Amino acid sequence: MGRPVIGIVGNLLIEQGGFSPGMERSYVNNDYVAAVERAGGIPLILPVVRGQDVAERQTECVDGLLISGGYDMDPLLYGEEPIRTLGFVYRETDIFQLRTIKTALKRGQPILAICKGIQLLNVACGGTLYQDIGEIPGAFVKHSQDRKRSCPSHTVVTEGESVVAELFGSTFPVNSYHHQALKEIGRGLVVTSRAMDGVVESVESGNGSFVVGVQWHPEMMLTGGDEMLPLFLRLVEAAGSFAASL
Ligand SMILES: [Mn+2]
Repeated sequence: MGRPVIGIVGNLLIEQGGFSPGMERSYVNNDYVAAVERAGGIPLILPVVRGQDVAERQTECVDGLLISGGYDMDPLLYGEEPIRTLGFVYRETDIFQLRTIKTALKRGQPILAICKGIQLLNVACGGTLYQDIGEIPGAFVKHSQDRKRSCPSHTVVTEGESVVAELFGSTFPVNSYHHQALKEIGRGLVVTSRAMDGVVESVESGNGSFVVGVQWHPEMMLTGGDEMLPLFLRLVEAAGSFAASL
C-alpha cells in the first residue's frame, strides 16, 4: 500500500477585486498542503460541491481528512439567531463541510480539524458555538493575534489524557486566529485543552478513533518550526491504519 491520501476539505474564495470581482474560486491555504506532504501524506483538495452523494463519494476516495479553516459558520445550523458581531457567512460551504465530516465519522475515518474545522466538528456532533468570544464572560485572552502566523501567542493547558497532551505536554504555546469558540460540546467529543480564559482549544473523540480538533493553526506554526509536526504525523499514521483495515 502506498502513502495515505489525506483529503483537505476545500473552501470558496469570493474574489473582491482584480479581473473578475465576484468570481468564486475553490481553494485551501497552501500551508495545509505543505503540512500533509511534509508529514508523509498525499494531499488531495476536496472542493465544495452541492450534492450530498458527491460529498460522500469524495470522502470515500481518501484515507483521512484534514478540515481547514474558513468563514464564520451560519448560526442557524446550530439553532441560533445571528448576533451583530458575526462575520461573513457562506452557508453552502458549511453544509458541504458538515456533510463531509459526518461521512468520515460514520466510516470511522481519521479526522484532524483545524480552527473553523473544530467548530464544524463540534456542530456536526450536535454542539453549539459562541458566535463571538466577546459573548463569553471573563474571556480576556487575545485570540486574534497580531504577529507572524508561525509565532505562538497564548498558552494552552491540557485536561486529562489525550493525543494533544501526549504530543505536546501539559502546557504549551499556540498561535490564535479565531473570534468564535466552542460552547456546548457535541456528543462523543471530550475537551482536551483550554486557553487560560477557559476558551476551548482542542477536543478529541472519546471512542479511541483518531478524531482531533484544534482551535489553533498547527499548519501555520509549521512554517516557522517543527513543534506541530507530530500532529500531522499522527493523522497520516492513523489514515494508513484506517486504509489497511478496510
Ligand atoms: Mn485561541
